[in-house]
Amino acid sequence: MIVEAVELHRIAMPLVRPFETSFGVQHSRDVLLVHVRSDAGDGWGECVAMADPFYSAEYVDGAQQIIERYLAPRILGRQITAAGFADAVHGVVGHRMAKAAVEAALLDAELRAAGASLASALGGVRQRVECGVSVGIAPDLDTLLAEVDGYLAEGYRRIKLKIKPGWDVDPVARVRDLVGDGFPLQVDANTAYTLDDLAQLARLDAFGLLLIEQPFVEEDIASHVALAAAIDTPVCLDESILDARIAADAIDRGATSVVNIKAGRVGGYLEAVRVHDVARSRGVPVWCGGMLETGIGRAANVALASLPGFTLPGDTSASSRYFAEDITEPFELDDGTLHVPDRPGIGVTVRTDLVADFASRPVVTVSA
Ligand code: SMG
Ligand code: MG
Repeated sequence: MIVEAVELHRIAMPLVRPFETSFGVQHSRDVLLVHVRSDAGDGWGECVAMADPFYSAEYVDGAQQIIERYLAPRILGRQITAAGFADAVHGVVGHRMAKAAVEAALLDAELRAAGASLASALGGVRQRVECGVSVGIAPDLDTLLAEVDGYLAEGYRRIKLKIKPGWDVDPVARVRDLVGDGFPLQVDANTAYTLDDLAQLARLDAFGLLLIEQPFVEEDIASHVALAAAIDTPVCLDESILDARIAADAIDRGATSVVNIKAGRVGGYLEAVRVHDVARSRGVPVWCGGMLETGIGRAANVALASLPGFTLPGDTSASSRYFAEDITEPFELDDGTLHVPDRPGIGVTVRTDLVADFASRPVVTVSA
């Protein structure tokens, strides 16, 4: 296809409740949407970069600038495929979230034109995916338990608690009591610990967790190897896994025995499939992470989560987990699962009226 224009939409989506992690509190989601217009038709992609560079180095203003200045000019006015996109932008180092958003829009445009769903194109094998929910750090334990209780009532099949030093063993113990033995429960530290905390992290072994996600900084594979050898709880890397080669290396070194896959973090859905493949060939289960996506990114995540190696419930929660109103048809839980869209492309319809209503900046159009 020939891309005629890349439109960048910025929207501010209020969250239904604040979301607190070890690195901060979010009250609204500042989202960058990429709308590609081509001779074959249109496609949408969502950038997962957050407003601030606290989860990782990328942030949404930077991602928008990278797309405007470096990525869009490399694909405008010439023949391009989603599969050829990584090569087309190869000279731009890093900025995987920015690249992933453009690749997703190209995939959507290409697959809508071909009449094929993203799930089928990626190699999906399931019609529904099992859903977990990520629960933020709460002001107190009672508030946390009430929130978890609400999610259990909605049917979520797995709970993930955000932890940080000072908010770990007690909340985990209380939630384990609430959900009962055997209910899938896991924790995510978003890099808040160091190896000096080993004894405290080892206390989590008492609660039969599915995994502990990213306790240490992203560059520090060695400390994750040491922790994994010292505790029973499986270690799962998120922030550290930037591509399939790193995933294979981290698995082979014993740093991670489960992998959180986020397409944005690894530079796109095509690389995400390669991460899935290297993990699967090593017998390592994967699950689909989340970045508080709107229906656009959520649709693509659910498609990814339908691949065979995604054997653990993902952070693929319902639209209502974060948003009172979504910019696509809402994703709703059905017995703790979401249906994988089977219509062409990402398989959802973007409500452009709502995208306009939620706009926080003027639309930027980059054209040939
Ligand atoms: O989409 O439900 C979601 C978010 C899940 O906890 C979640 N994501 O480290 O896995 C993670 C975090 C990153 C975003 S925190 C603002
Ligand atoms: Mg995480």
